[in-house]
Amino acid sequence: MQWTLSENAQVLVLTGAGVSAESGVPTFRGMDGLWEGHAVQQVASPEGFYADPALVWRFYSLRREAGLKVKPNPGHEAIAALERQLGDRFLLATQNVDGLHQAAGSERVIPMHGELYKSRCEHCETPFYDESTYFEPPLPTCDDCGGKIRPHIVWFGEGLESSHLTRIDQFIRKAGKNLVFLAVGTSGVVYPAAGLVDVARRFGGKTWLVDLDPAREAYARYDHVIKGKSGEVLPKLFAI
Ligand code: BV8
Ligand code: ZN
Repeated sequence: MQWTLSENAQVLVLTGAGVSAESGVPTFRGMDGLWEGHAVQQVASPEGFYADPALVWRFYSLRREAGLKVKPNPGHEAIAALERQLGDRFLLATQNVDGLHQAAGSERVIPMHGELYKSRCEHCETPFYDESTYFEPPLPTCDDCGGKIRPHIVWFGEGLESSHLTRIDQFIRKAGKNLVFLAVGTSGVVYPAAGLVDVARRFGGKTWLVDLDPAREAYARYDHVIKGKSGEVLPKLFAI
């Protein structure tokens, strides 16, 4: 299956954990929402961090460790190639924090849910690059104010960066009926990311989903649903 883009098509891609599955990064649905017997929402939430920062740092430290051993797959590469072809007619919003899109060469990327290899002080808030892992106490604290250092991740119950949401919203509005919205490897459960398809349709965009195991309601929400592995489907779809 190959898509043909009109010369004024504006493409917004939304990716979820599924695009990194073929790189060996476990998906959230794969964990069926549990990690070491904890609900993901519990370890990926401000309450979870204040209740047990050591547990939360173990959760992110394991993912940082594993993430350094994986590399982008043909799905990430196809998305980066599409961006090179379309330039400012392209935007990528990712829910993933693994950094694999950037490693594949994507530049027009909005990391909606934060970045695994960044940390920040709970008070000072300026994120900094951080590959460190924290499996044992003492947990990291801020040199300037003594506050707790936390992963630079948007947890459940936390707002997304307004500049990110504004940039996505403006792209959709400017594109109008020239918008092609493509969701890849996401179960469409977590909002506000999961609501982007509805916004795209409201502004007259065409909507596509590529997913290994599309949810039943996906067939009603998307104009086109392609069932398959993104690493195999995307290079063909983009004919790149
Ligand atoms: C917000 C960072 C408000 C963490 C993540 C009650 C209390 C509090 C909030 C809520 C609530 N009820 C609802 C909410 C809102 C909540 C929400 O939507 N909850 C859900 C569970 C109902 N949302 C939030 O809390 C958001 N914030 O609403 O704040 C607010 C507003 C203003 C001011 C203050 C507050 C924040 C959401 C962000 C949470 N952080 N990530 C981390 O990564 O550690 S979300 C996390 O889970 C991931 O980032 C990802 O986004 C999500 C999992 O979704 P997917 O990426 O889709 O992954 P999944 O495994 O589910 O699916 C994988 C798919 O791939 C599958 O479909 C599979 O078939 C497919 N697949 C597999 N292999 C392949 C493949 N496809 C193709 N090829 C393959 N090879
Ligand atoms: Zn500080």
